[in-house]
Amino acid sequence: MTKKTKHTKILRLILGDQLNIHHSWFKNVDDTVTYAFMEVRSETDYVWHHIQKITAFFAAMQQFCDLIKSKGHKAIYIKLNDPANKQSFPENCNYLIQKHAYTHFQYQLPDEYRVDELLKAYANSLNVTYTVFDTEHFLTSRNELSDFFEGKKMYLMESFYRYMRKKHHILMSGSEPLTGKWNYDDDNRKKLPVKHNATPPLVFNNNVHDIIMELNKTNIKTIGNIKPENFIWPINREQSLELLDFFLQQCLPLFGTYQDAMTPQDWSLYHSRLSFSLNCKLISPFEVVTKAIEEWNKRPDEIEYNQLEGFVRQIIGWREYMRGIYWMKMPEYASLNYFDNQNKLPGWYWTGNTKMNCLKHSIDQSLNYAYAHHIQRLMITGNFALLAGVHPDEVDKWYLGIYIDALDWVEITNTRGMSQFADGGIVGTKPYVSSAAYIDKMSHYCSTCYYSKAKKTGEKACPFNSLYWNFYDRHENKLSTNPRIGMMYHVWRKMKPEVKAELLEQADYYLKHINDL
Ligand code: FAD
Ligand code: DLZ
Ligand code: SF4
Repeated sequence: MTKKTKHTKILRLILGDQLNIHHSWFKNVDDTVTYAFMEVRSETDYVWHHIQKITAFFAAMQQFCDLIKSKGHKAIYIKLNDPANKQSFPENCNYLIQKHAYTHFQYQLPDEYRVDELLKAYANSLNVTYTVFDTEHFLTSRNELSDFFEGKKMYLMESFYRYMRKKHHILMSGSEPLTGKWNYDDDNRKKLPVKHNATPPLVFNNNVHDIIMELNKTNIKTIGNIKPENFIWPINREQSLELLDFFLQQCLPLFGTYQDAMTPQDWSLYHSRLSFSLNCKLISPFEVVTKAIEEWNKRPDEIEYNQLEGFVRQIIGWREYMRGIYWMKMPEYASLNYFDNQNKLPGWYWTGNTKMNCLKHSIDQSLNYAYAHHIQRLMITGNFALLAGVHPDEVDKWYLGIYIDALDWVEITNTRGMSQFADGGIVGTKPYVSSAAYIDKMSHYCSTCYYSKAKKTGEKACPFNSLYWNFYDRHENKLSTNPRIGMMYHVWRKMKPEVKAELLEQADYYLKHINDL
């Protein structure tokens, strides 16, 4: 607690992903406190971000600053092209502390290791005192997961999820799951029927022209497209709540059923698209699950339990789990490369210029909306990168840049961990790879593809098919003892030598011509 005197002047830094109006900082207006927001090149330039991602963060920061000012708080907003902008958090804070003679510096725990280290070092270098606060956002503390798994060899999400259900008494009856069963994932794997028209997504028409003009004055390298007069993402709490409400009304009844489905017709299907709002803390995970449960209670005939449980699991299970793994394993996690993959990411990841329909659609929509849903990220773009032996650093950079919701703590655990198995099985129990059979089972991509889903070798054979076997062959030493994949090696070993040779030759050809696929 900062002891106050008549000279006390406190500078509080707010990062772009700390826009939580319910934080205790904002409970009372305090004239000794000034909040500082800053658009800085150190954040815009650490990867090539999607233009919509930078825009969404800047727009949400600007709106949040206006909001707290309207409530009587003092705030300073440093825009990207302000002449006094030193383009990094420490340098801007130093400048403000000197200029306004602040006597104390305060900040909230950053969610990214990189920024956490930066601010720790900065705070320790200060001549004024400093205090660090929690963001009061997550359902778990940074180290809760590592405490939970202490002494365990495996970090199963399911065990952690059950712990969370019990601890927060979510969908429970006493100490038992409400319906007697914890997890309804088995009910949630349906392909979209051919003539099914999914509910069109709720999009906003935010005018972000000014931000685009600011960005145009710089040489920041961005990717993707944007419509500055009709920016679709929620940039404040009201819009985030509207999107949540839309999701509960229109999408939750089919969320679980089509959670793994993919189609070129719809880019978000029944997904909530709440990840940006959640990750920059405009809405909280607790209110999201509470409202979902309330909605299910109101409409039990329309919303089956499996839809609700699937959604709740993503938020209180996967999301908190990934965060806990991140703090348990960083910084080592960021350099894990279990398969020693060294290849480059194919150039068409940045353009969508490939004949593979599944990849083309998933990448095109990522460039247009800064969004792909989980199965597109995992089983299309992630799957291909792993089969192609791309270095996880390259894969991470792409995912960290392209998605509206991408912040290191949740990007890296999902990408390097779940998708690329570069952690050797900390997050997942087996690599998520597949041939065309799975993609065709879950999507409508294959029927109009240049490649033939059924062909493994020869002209127009789907690249996923030979690369799949090549992957297992390449990593036999590391994978054949995994009980969850033993069956694949049984099939592989039983194949005739000439069939195997043909598959490996085909894969080799594709790997050598990867930029032309
Ligand atoms: P929904 O499908 O509607 O799910 C609801 C919410 O659950 C999401 O908003 C999210 O907060 C949470 N959630 C669901 N799955 C996960 C998960 N695996 N990990 C953490 N939270 C989850 N999510 C990010 O927020 N940022 C990322 O940078 C990110 N990178 C990913 C990279 C890869 C390779 C993969 C496979 C997944 C990644 N995810 C990431 C997880 C997930 O794909 C996104 O959270 C989800 O697609 C966001 O869309 P949505 O809000 O419509 O999610
Ligand atoms: C993602 C992002 C971007 C592109 N720009 C900024 C910025 O200029 N200023 C800022 O405060 N935050 C930005 N962010 C979000 C930060 O990357 C995020 O707040 C930190 O990395 C902490 O996780
Ligand atoms: Fe993708 Fe192969 Fe299907 Fe084409 S045939 S859409 S490349 S899985």
